[in-house]
Amino acid sequence: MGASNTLLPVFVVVLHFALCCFFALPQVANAGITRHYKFEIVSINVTRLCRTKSMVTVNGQFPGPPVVAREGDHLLVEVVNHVSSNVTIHWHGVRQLRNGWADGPSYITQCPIQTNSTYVYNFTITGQRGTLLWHAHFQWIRATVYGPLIILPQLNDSYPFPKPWKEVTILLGEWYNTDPEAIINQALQTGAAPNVSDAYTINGLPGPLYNCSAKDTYRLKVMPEKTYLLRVINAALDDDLFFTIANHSFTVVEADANYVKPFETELLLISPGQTTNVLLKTKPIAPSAKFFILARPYSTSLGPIDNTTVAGILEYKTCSHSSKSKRLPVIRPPLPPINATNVAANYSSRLRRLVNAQFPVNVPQKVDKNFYFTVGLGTTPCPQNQTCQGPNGTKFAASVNNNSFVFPSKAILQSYYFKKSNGVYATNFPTFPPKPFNYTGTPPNVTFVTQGTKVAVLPFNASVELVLQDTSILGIESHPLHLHGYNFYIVGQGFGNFDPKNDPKNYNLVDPVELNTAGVASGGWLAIRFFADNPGVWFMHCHFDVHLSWGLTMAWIVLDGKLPNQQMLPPPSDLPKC
Ligand SMILES: *[C@@H]1O[C@H](CO)[C@@H](O)[C@H](O)[C@H]1NC(C)=O
Ligand SMILES: *[C@@H]1O[C@H](CO)[C@@H](O)[C@H](O)[C@H]1NC(C)=O
Ligand SMILES: *[C@@H]1O[C@H](CO)[C@@H](O)[C@H](O)[C@H]1NC(C)=O
Ligand SMILES: *[C@@H]1O[C@H](CO)[C@@H](O)[C@H](O)[C@H]1NC(C)=O
Ligand SMILES: *[C@@H]1O[C@H](CO)[C@@H](O)[C@H](O)[C@H]1NC(C)=O
Ligand SMILES: *[C@@H]1O[C@H](CO)[C@@H](O)[C@H](O)[C@H]1NC(C)=O
Ligand SMILES: *[C@@H]1O[C@H](CO)[C@@H](O)[C@H](O)[C@H]1NC(C)=O
Ligand SMILES: *[C@@H]1O[C@H](CO)[C@@H](O)[C@H](O)[C@H]1NC(C)=O
Ligand SMILES: *[C@@H]1O[C@H](CO)[C@@H](O)[C@H](O)[C@H]1NC(C)=O
Ligand SMILES: *[C@@H]1O[C@H](CO)[C@@H](O)[C@H](O)[C@H]1NC(C)=O
Ligand SMILES: *[C@@H]1O[C@H](CO)[C@@H](O)[C@H](O)[C@H]1NC(C)=O
Ligand SMILES: *[C@@H]1O[C@H](CO)[C@@H](O)[C@H](O)[C@H]1NC(C)=O
Ligand SMILES: [Cu+2]
Repeated sequence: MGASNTLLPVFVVVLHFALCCFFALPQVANAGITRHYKFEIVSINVTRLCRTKSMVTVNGQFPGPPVVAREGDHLLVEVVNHVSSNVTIHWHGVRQLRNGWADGPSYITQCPIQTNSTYVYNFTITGQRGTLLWHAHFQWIRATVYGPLIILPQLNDSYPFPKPWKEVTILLGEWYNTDPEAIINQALQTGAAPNVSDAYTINGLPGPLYNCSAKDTYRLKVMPEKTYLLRVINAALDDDLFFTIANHSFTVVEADANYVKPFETELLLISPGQTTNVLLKTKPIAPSAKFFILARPYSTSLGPIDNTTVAGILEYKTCSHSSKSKRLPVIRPPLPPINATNVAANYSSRLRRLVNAQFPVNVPQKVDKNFYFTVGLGTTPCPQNQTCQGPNGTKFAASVNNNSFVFPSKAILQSYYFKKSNGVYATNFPTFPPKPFNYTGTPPNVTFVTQGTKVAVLPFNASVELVLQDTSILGIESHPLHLHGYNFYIVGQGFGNFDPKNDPKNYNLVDPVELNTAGVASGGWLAIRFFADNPGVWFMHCHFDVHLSWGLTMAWIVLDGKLPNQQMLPPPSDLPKC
């Protein structure tokens, strides 16, 4: 511990620089060391689009500081909450083997860290390397509380692609002119859809396509004839994003911290919670132009969406810079229509896991437990003495198998571990849709959901197949489903209703992409498989925060196995209480 303490200051300085620019792989000590971080949750005033607002941040930084480790490292992140809101931090995509105590979703694995309280996230990164993200997991606090989580390969290891010259982090986010917490609270009160964001951001900057924003533009300065590794992270709240750079193409090499078979593309599609690493090869000679880096949503939502475009600028460094380079034209790339479902599906279908001796796949070939879950929108009735602004005077809701999740007031993990589930949760989450209908056809005329805090229980190491089915109730829409504590394989996907007889014949059980967040196609279905080898309580939810707030979520309880190393670790002594 002492050794890592002395290393830390140097490390942090290098990384602070990294956010705006690049970083070389730090040649720090051997893997398997303990790294200390301190997250002070504080409010600061930030100005964008000519408006200043107070926002919750980590260490007064927006976006938040990068957390960098190597595979096998041990992390101790001390979170001190100085703001009036509750907070928790989720290490999105970290498997947290047997250690749900460090996962973060409030009221699922822990009680929130309340004002003036501290909690130390204590976890080891086992068998994972690549780009992930960390973000708050209490209400909509993650709108401003998020940052990169970068896991470098072990020192004796290398990337399965040519070593990039520089590495760059591209964090996509969503900016609200007003307080995001007030927005969701207002929406949950009135039953209406929440106000949409006012801008998208690249590394916290909206860029020149917005009023009063040209000075807040992300600039990527590159050298000719080099290969850059872009670590692209979608930390937006509610939007799948298309991402492109004019006159340049990418080689996709990793998705959700899993290497993929490299493929070329000019356009990425990235859902909230997803991360992808791409290689950007710069042109042999510095061109006489600059290039827009653009991101804009993909959406088929019937409701209002923020359809604006964030722009950054890619520019080549030249010896004779200054006035000449300022006058260079900026080339703008085309983007697909916002509702381009065919483009989205085509991109998703190209992702394949890289499979070799070092990175074998472990796709369940046989299934012990089958689940079929509908995911989509619905409504709840308006309370008697209120008028509601949701569909037809109701309140918007969302559900999994028609159950809209109700957050308990005590954390499920503690309740389970200490065998005090009574009054906290029920274990009767439906395995199949309670009332089958034509899920992607004419919607039923009754759109009400049921409500409850229900979990599904899995025996240790069960091989699980879960088919997620979008519904057309209140309109088809994509839903990026995120499973905590696990990666899963996408063995199949398609449009319309899943056909349990014929669709499995076309499953890919050889090189399916391995992810922690995957989009259920708008009006379609997604089949995933995984081994339930990580005991604990694991949240699974739509990573659109608006759908999460409306209840499009559930939790799994994975039981302990027989052996001591198949059982949950005991809770840390500083675990918050509620
Ligand atoms: C933010 O701005 C408000 C209003 O101008 C001010 O009262 C407050 O002290 C500022 N907060 C910080 C942390 O600077
Ligand atoms: C937090 O600590 C500050 C400073 O000690 C104190 O003024 C404030 O009342 C505390 N807030 C809560 C909610 O405990
Ligand atoms: C972190 O967790 C390990 C057990 O997994 C424990 O031995 C260690 O003391 C913990 N460290 C801190 C600082 O809590
Ligand atoms: C790197 O070293 C670790 C620990 O010594 C070992 O488990 C791993 O297989 C090595 N990796 C490579 C790619 O050689
Ligand atoms: C949401 O938008 C409406 C209409 O523009 C506005 O009246 C309301 O104050 C906004 N709500 C919040 C919380 O910003
Ligand atoms: C964005 O949406 C607004 C209102 O829904 C619409 O008027 C505008 O044309 C749209 N802009 C683009 C670029 O699609
Ligand atoms: C996308 O939206 C446009 C304009 O609203 C509409 O004309 C078109 O049919 C839509 N395309 C798809 C694939 O839904
Ligand atoms: C109805 O409104 C009254 C007064 O606004 C409030 O006290 C009461 O809790 C409401 N009842 C319900 C069922 O929401
Ligand atoms: C709205 O509610 C009324 C009364 O319950 C019902 O007759 C009507 O079909 C509903 N309309 C829609 C679009 O759901
Ligand atoms: C479901 O609805 C779709 C769209 O209306 C239709 O094409 C399909 O035939 C329906 N399926 C069944 C089984 O009724
Ligand atoms: C809803 O549909 C069912 C049959 O699908 C029908 O019996 C019922 O009358 C309909 N209700 C309304 C309010 O339209
Ligand atoms: C913060 O968490 C505590 C403990 O669960 C809870 O009592 C309190 O209502 C929460 N505060 C807010 C603003 O949600
Ligand atoms: Cu969703």
